[in-house]
Amino acid sequence: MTTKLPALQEWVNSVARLTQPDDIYWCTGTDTEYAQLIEQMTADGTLRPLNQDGYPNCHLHLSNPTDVARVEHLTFICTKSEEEAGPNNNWMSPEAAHAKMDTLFEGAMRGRTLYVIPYCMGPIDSPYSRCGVEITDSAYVVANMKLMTRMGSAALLRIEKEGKFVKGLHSTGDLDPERRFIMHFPEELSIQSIGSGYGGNALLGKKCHALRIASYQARTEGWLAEHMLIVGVESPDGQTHYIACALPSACGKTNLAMLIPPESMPGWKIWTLGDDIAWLHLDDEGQLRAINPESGYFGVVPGTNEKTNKNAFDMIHHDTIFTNVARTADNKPWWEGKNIGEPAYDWQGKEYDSANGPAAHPNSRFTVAATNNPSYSELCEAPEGVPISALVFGGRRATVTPLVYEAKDWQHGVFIGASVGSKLTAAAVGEVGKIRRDPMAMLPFCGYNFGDYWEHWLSFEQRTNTLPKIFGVNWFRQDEDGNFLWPGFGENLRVLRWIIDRCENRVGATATPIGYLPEEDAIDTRDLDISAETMRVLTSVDVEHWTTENAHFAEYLDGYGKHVPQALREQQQRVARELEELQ
Ligand code: OXD
Ligand code: MN
Repeated sequence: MTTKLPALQEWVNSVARLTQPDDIYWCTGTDTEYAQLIEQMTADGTLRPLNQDGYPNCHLHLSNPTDVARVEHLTFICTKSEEEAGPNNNWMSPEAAHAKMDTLFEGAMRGRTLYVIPYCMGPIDSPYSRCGVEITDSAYVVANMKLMTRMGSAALLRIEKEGKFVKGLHSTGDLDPERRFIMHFPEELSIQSIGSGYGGNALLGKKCHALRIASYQARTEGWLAEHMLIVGVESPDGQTHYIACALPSACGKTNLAMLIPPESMPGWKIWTLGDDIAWLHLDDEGQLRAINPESGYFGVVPGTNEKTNKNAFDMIHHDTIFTNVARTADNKPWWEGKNIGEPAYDWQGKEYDSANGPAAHPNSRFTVAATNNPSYSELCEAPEGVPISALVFGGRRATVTPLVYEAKDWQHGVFIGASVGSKLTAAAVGEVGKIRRDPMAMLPFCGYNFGDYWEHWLSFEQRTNTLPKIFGVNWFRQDEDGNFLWPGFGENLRVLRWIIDRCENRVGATATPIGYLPEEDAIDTRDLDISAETMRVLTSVDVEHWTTENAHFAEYLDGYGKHVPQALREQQQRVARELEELQ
């Protein structure tokens, strides 16, 4: 197969001239093609079939031990001006980046097959979707892209009709971290990635296209590309509210997107639209609508069990690619927190020895199609997406931030999103546990200057008067001994219920400088082992801590200089003033 679109054909030809592959293969996206790729990777050792009894059509990939997470220090935004990329990004000039990448890609595919993957981010017939083509020399990437995106012939047809697509070039290169770079050229709508096979660095539809390039494109086209899950919450009366929630990597987006309602909430149902990325558009009536550009999940495995996330636990029992988990003696996948079985081999394939650390890598992952999920929403393929009732921003904070609070208005909501801080997790190479500012959970993913991004968020207020309410959440408060104060997981539905009640103006709230907080007993704690005092701690403002937090945020804003919107400064000053009045 080739293509009728000259621009695409010429690009593929030019990449082939540079990278010198043995073969070129155009992906069609069929199940037969997927089966053949799996067979080929099983034969060459890239994949190991798992116990087909408990895990039919499940396979394990063990990566190079230096290639297990996103590499933010090697990820660049290559715009003409450095200011455009902003202090939130590493920047390189397009000329310097191209020169570096051309050298690295020269001959990189010798002895390999060049795969061409046409893909569509979002439902294939949605006006909100955008397409791309990834060229890669990794069959593992092709198989993952098949599970994660709408890829193959249907996407190619759309690309040929539109004539416009994001160009993504990827090679695993020699996996040497010294020769690993993830470059984005938003002005050219292109991505180049070399030296890594890890999801966020190599499945270019995901973070590179659907967040970094898309956020840039969204700014010029008037929409938002966000690091958010999308969940439908159906109440016993049959009404469904859709909520989009931003949380940093490995902070439970997948768990929240497919939670199981607690027993004390009979009749409630959860419908999953997405677990990682939301594209948000205003429709003709001014309603904010969301689509999930992806069609699969690339989720963190450790901690997944029947109690924490039964839907995920069930869906990864068939047709799943596992990366960097451990194995039991009878060849079943194993991970910390699975609560069944014992590890015999660790994530590097060696005999398990607890002295070598965890058996599964803390950032080990599953890749599955969204249709595997028992709470899959039929609206995943709806071209018009779903109407959003509430936007939620959260982080992983042991102190300071309450369980839930509501913004006073849109500007305050954007301020809440911008001021998110969170503990670093294993999803990126770095100092796990350290707190860092992660505005809108987009620090590693916003393709342009955060100051301009906040301005873009604020501009939505001028375009409609039916914007959703905005909330802040924190599931991760701890006591002095490190015990979590809130049980989390399925119990988070109790908090979502309060959020919905607020959207429907069904319950009151306590006004505080940081926003509206739940009144006493407003969050149902029936059947929970949680004291009234703990709930008070979780739903009140610690004035002293918050004053420090707010002052730190002012310093953080200073880093964005003249790009900081005045409205954010005013919000920060208002919160400071009102906190002071309480002291
Ligand atoms: C992810 C991430 O893989 O955020 O979703 O790192
Ligand atoms: Mn993510």
